[in-house]
Amino acid sequence: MCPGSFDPVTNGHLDIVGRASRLFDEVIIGVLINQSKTGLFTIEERLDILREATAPYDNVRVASFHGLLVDFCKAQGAAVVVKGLRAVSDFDYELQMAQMNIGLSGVETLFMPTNPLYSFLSSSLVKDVVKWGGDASAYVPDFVGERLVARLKQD
Ligand code: COD
Repeated sequence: MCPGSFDPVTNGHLDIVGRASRLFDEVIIGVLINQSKTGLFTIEERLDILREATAPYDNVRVASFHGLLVDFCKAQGAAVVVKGLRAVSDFDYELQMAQMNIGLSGVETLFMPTNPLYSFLSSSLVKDVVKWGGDASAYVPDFVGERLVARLKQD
């Protein structure tokens, strides 16, 4: 299980998903439906973008969830959560979540070191760069960059 907000997916996310797809028979990308936070893209849009971005991987599928990640893992039959660690700053919070998740349900978390090319990369930073006319082509697939430009121009 690779969970997240994916608003939108970046090359950092895709690097982790691609590596997970070589380690596991099946990878599920779980998109959190967060009632208290409206994103730039709707959940359906994020799922569509993720489906297109992960089309090269036969063993990757995409689904949305709300509530606890561990309940979603159980419902999907996923025993391992895969997370990318960008920096020490990610570690504190990720460790807390991993320990809570194993305590709640026994679901393990596997941390993968981020590709150094993407160690500073987040969806929020990419949105900011595109919003102010910057070039994000190294950080998201081309079609995602186009959707970002189209969406941020409307606003
Ligand atoms: N390089 C490598 N990995 C990356 C990068 C990058 N540049 N950017 C992101 N990642 C990985 C990280 O593992 C990150 O956790 C994941 O991708 C998702 O990133 P985002 O930013 O899209 O998603 P978040 O951080 O908003 O997602 C948080 C979750 C949805 C995973 C979390 O809130 C959750 O599990 N919520 C469910 C509710 C729940 O169970 N709560 C209790 C938890 S103890």
